[in-house]
Amino acid sequence: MKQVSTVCARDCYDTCALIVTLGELGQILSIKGDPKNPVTQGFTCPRGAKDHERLYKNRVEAPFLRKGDHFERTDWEKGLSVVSQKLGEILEKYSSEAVLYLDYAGNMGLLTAVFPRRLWNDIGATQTDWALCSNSGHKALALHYGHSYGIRPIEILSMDLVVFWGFNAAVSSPHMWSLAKKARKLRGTQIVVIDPRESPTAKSADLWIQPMPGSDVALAYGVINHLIQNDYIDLEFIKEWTLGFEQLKVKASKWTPDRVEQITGVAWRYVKQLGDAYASLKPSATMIGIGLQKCDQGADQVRAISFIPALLGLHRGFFYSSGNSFSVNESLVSGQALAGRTPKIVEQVALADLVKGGGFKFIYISCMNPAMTLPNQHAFREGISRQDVFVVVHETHWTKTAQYADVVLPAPTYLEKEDLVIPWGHNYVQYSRRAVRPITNSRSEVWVMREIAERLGLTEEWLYEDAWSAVELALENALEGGSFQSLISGEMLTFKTKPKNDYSTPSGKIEFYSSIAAEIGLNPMPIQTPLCIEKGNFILLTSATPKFTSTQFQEVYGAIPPVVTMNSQDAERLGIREGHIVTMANERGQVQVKVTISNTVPERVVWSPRQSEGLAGEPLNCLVNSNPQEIGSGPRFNSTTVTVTRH
Ligand SMILES: Nc1nc2c(c(=O)[nH]1)N[C@H]1C(S)=C(S)[C@@H](COP(=O)(O)OP(=O)(O)OC[C@H]3O[C@@H](n4cnc5c(=O)[nH]c(N)nc54)[C@H](O)[C@@H]3O)O[C@H]1N2
Ligand SMILES: Nc1nc2c(c(=O)[nH]1)N[C@H]1C(S)=C(S)[C@@H](COP(=O)(O)OP(=O)(O)OC[C@H]3O[C@@H](n4cnc5c(=O)[nH]c(N)nc54)[C@H](O)[C@@H]3O)O[C@H]1N2
Ligand code: SF4
Ligand SMILES: [Mo]
Repeated sequence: MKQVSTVCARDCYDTCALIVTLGELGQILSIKGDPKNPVTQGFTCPRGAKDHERLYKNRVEAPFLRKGDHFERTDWEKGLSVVSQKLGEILEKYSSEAVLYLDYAGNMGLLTAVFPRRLWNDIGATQTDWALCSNSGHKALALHYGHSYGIRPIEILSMDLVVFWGFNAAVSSPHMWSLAKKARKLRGTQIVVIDPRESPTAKSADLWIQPMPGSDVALAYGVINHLIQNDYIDLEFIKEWTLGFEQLKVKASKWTPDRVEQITGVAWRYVKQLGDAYASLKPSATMIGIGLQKCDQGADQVRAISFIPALLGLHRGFFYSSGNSFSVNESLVSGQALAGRTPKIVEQVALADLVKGGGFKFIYISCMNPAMTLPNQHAFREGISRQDVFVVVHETHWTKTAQYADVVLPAPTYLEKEDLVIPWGHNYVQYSRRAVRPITNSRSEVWVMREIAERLGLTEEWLYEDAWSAVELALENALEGGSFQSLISGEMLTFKTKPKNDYSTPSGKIEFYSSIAAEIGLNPMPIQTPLCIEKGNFILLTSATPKFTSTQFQEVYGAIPPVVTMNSQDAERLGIREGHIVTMANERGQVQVKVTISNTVPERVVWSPRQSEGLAGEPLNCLVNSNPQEIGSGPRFNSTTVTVTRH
């Protein structure tokens, strides 16, 4: 038996180091977590463990061309010549901005996701701001801290209090969750969860606080007020390291127990309990979830919560995704630095209407399934179905988006190619060795982009540069504990992290009152905006579930269940019973789902697994608006309101 070390390339907090065991015929027998990696701790999630099953199911076997309403198999020569010819025509007839390169984090390897952008940067194609997931939170933290990096997951082990705030770690980050449980076992660490829903994480918490969705600014100010009123704060730290405390004090003082209770729906005794826990259990880690920042109030929720650790005297005592804090020269790998110009960037969240409006004539999609995952699906699908838009999809599997393509090109999965994955939860890094030979007629993203470049007659040398040489150069200042060569030979290294007390704000301090925000016309301090649920409507929350990574793994585990969870009081009022089929609807669309009645959700809030399809095949995301947030242009998935009626 042979073992190969690789790294799970999925869009996930945990970026696991994996050991793939091969049988005598080179087939994969098992995929296990590598015990050497202190975050992976020797185990995988239900998805990682089944990746070798997914390898053989529903794969794009070869290049395919659309012929009317079906696809015809072709070879690479033909597939690439159709793509290049069409691209060439569009570039000649329109501007390069009529070409959209649409990618996301289906595979986070530098070779798969970043290097291929060289082609699109060279021709000057439009690209997106990548704000579909976590950008609003990053921009929110940057307003006060200069940058969004915080604690490293491994530090959880030395915390007395860990607060998962809008973060369903037991499902979305099983390895950080495991670290928190280890800390609880080893040193009695208290685990607090703040979530409108009794998530699997909330179920296992020592304290669960249940605010209404979108009310966390009020909750955070309540906690802050309690800390200040009771002298639980570290005045020396505040004096030395922060700016704007007086303004914060005034602002927080307005959040009286009554007012906090009224907006959040949380009894003050719980707010007090949380504040007391923060005051007495030190050090603490405030784990800010990505789920928390995908709503109307998203960025301001992150801003307000991030003040708590600073008041307690902790340098960056929070965690938020940290991928962009390493000194990896990504713009060198992507060619943006070499192209000498910045491409036109459009808001990813707002794409649906742009595509529907005919703003693009050629769309090349890689590592993303936008016909399921973008908001405002009806508009997006109408857009990619336009006769005057040519759509190319480079995919490992037959996805919904592939169904809309004019050309589908087969891609190798991470198990079938080599790469270097940049983690966004922790800072361990390791070379991804190829585990198996490609099992379909796939070609890597680097290969495909070069073939297209050649066919277009592009001559920039950096398009044809060896990708690993580019990566080596990009990592020049990033690695710790070894060189690029040691990395390639299989050693696990770490990315250097910046000092926690390095605040790249204008004042060099933590700015409770953000001077940058003031300068660009944003509220200098976070504010609680009203929760808008019209009478009779529900807030629809959607979040990640254990068996799927966004839309992936349906070939292994079946369809993402078309279900909605509803509180028993609401169900009774509406005459809805367990198993009934209901229609969730708003002005954008309607989706039929089966009801589960459970008080894991509060009244007036319903919950569905994210990125699913209804019983009639309708995308859940047809209900979500595509209006980006003011800060960071992030999405508002969790501010979706719907009516729910029996079908
Ligand atoms: N199993 C699995 N793991 C994943 C993924 C996956 O698809 N499957 N996807 C990965 C990706 S891309 C991401 S972005 C992360 C997401 O993982 P998380 O950061 O955990 O985010 P979500 O799953 O969106 O939601 C987390 C929780 O936030 C709660 N929430 C929603 N709105 C609010 C609010 O206003 N206030 C508060 N306090 N809580 C709120 C929801 O009820 C939910 O339980 O997970 C990653 N890990
Ligand atoms: N309702 C609702 N919608 C949401 C969210 C929500 O909370 N609620 N969350 C949003 C968030 S946080 C995110 S991150 C997005 C995720 O949105 P997407 O990134 O679109 O999600 P995936 O379904 O994982 O799509 C990734 C695709 O990449 C493909 N892929 C995997 N590996 C490779 C590879 O090596 N090469 C190529 N070429 N392709 C590959 C996979 O097969 C898959 O189809 O969804 C967003 N949508
Ligand atoms: S999806 Fe996440 S938790 Fe699962 S194996 Fe991959 S990195 Fe680990
Ligand atoms: Mo995400």
